[in-house]
Amino acid sequence: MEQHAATYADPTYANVSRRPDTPIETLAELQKAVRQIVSETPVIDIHTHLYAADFEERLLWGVDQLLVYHYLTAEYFRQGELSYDEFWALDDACRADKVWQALFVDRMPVSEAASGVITALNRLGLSPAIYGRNLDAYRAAWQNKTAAAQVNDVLTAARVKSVVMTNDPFDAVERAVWLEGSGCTDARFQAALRIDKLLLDLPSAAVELRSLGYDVPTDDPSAFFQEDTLAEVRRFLRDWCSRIGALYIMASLPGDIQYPVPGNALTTLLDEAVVPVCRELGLPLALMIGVRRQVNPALRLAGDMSMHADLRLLERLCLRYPDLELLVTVLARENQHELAVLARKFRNLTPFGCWWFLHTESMIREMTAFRTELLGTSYIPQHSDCRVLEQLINKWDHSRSIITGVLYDKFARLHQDRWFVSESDIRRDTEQYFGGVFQQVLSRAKKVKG
Ligand code: FIX
Ligand code: ZN
Repeated sequence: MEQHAATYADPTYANVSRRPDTPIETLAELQKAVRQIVSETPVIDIHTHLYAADFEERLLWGVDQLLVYHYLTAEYFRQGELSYDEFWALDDACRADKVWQALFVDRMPVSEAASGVITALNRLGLSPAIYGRNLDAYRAAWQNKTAAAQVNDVLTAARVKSVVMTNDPFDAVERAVWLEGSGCTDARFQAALRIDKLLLDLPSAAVELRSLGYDVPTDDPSAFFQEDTLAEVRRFLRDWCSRIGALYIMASLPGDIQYPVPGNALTTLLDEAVVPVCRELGLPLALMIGVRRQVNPALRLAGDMSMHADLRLLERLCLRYPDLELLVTVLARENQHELAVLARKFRNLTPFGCWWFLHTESMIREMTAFRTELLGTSYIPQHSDCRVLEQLINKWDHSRSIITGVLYDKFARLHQDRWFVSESDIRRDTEQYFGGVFQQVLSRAKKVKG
């Protein structure tokens, strides 16, 4: 700090190699330092659909998987030749061929999702200048790789310290890994308990709970909300959080959810089961709000849509439970500013990431700029939502370069007003964005425990 109080024009600072805590002298040097620090700081990716290699076929990786990612299948159906039925009748390799031809060969891959594949290939050492536009040439590069080795290579290349998975106890294949296998043995992959089915499809969740040994009624919805049943739901949540070592409990919700609504299933489950278990175990609740599922079922996983959300749900949860840490992302662009303003009202509300259709260059830039202007360094600018391992590279590369631009603009203004910035300042604030805020949310939640 003292260094900052010194006169900037002080000749002491001229022509000496800079110590990390000395002010950066010129805007050009400032820009270079921000670019370097943001690009090299390791990140915790707080929401993905990736799995550790323990989960075998659940971990998606390789160039064919990059091409059949649902963001790209949606784009294929706009421009490719096949009908839905013809496309889905193919196996993944043939689907990948079709996507490659339609989106990468017949036209330039300029969309965010398509250009992301090119970034990943290039950064993996498969320069298109050498490998050209022949998909088989890229495929060959994956042939002798193992999943475990690729995990190491990708996490290193993307400078991702750890990723949080999405762990759904209602998914039979995943459940088997936790119940019958050794679970997750790679500490770089951390767990989050996903409970959409419990909150949004109680009748089928009840059947599954019962088959897992929890004493809940499956035929009479009104009986579900008796205290002994809710105690069983809490036991289920507790058991699974501890089995998987969940960092948080999470759900995605449509935008029109109202809360609280007396007698309503979702309100009761939140108030009587989810929030009490979060508090008891000292875990945050993560909500991803504003998705309208299966607007076009023919697109399968790509068939979901965004919708405007009524954020009073959050306002009321924050008010009712000031000690509940809420990690929140919303899907509609129209809700973003409101979410940032709401976070100014409630310290237990932490916005995170630019989710899904907002994970594009222009949206990330816009959102990161105004979130920084409204919230400083007290939010989490990005998560990747990756479903395919190698996407960590392009999604984080693209995001880092946009975050660099926003941070540089903010620091440059301070610099011009003679509030000089040092490398230590840049590093500290970048670390805050890339994991610090998340860790603080986790430790505030832990304090509530018990
Ligand atoms: O609900 C979610 O976690 C969404 O991120 C996914 O359902 C969605 O399919 C996705 O992959 C978005 O990036
Ligand atoms: Zn997701």
